Amino acid sequence: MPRKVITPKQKIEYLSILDGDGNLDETLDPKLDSDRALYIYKLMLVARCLDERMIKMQRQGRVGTYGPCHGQEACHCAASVVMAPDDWIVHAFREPGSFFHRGWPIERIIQFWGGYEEGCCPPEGANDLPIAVPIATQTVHAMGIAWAMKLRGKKDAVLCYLGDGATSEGDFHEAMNFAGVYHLPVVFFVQNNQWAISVPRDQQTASETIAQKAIAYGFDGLQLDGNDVLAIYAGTKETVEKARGGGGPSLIEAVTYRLGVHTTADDPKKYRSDEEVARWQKLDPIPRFHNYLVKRGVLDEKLAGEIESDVLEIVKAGVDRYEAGRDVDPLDCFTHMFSELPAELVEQREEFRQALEREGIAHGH
Ligand SMILES: Cc1ncc(C[n+]2csc(CCOP(=O)(O)OP(=O)(O)O)c2C)c(N)n1
Ligand SMILES: [Mg+2]
Repeated sequence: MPRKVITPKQKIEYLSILDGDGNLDETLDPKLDSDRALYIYKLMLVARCLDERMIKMQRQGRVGTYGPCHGQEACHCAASVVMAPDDWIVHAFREPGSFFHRGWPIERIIQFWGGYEEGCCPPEGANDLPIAVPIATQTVHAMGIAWAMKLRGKKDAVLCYLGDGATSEGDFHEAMNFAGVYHLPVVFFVQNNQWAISVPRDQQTASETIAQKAIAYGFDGLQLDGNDVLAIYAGTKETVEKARGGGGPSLIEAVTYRLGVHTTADDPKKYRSDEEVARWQKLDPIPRFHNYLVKRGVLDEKLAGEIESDVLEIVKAGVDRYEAGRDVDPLDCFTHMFSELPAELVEQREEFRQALEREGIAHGH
């Protein structure tokens, strides 16, 4: 028998609609209406403004840690707006704009990073899972929700965020495989920001693209320009509509870049060059979309200024509410892990209590 080349039916495509200066490729225009376009712009500014505040708050000891989305705002802000209230969004940990869009109060987003359990509680009626820090575990949850939708005969879809590093975890492959076999209504949305802490993309996988991993599981992959709001919006809409219509899962790889630190406990200068950061800085999704909106005639300096003041106020009010609701008992860090505290922790707790006493720090309420 002759050898022959097997060509999979599934495909991978790449989509970019705005160039680096915000010029539109009219043949690919998703015809985003002006209100929605301005709304996505505002969401991206909320995410960036919150990022800046959170880094400062962490440095001041007002939250424990924070993982900024600086440079990646287009991904989650343009993708989450595609989801209807009955659809589910399963988050990773770099999507503050998505939480805000789905009605999570700003202070609740801050509470998560401040170590408060309330930061994990979705607002009444929101079909969202909270932040998932354990890498890729949320992909299996997303697959499970999509399976439940299918069993119940619903026509909704699930959007699941993850990072490039998460694609090396077993959970991701199990979720992809199951979603493919059972033809589930789920879109796996990889934010390929080129780094998993200090591990670069080329040490994460030998695949030419992350999108092509879909082919092995029997569905299509779509690689998007992750700093292009229009490409993200159009690509997510298309795959989500396909899922809702019974067309099965998709894998999106949004090619983007983490301009900031991995988290506040990271110093990226130790593992990447200033030139690389400068190259991506030029593709910052916010000025790029801003330029597009100005060229389209829906944004001018006056309106941009109004949106910025509005955003500052939204974030400031959220920070104020977080601060007003803070009631910290440092001894709480011993409280929630064990029903009965082991002897060495009883000792540590007592030692800590005495230290707080000596320093005059309030505790034990
Ligand atoms: C199961 C698990 N292993 C390790 C970690 C520590 N950790 C936190 S973020 C991270 C890198 C994740 O990289 P990626 O998936 O690319 O997401 P990004 O941080 O770039 O958004 C690691 C290894 C973790 N949180 N969970
Ligand atoms: Mg990454």
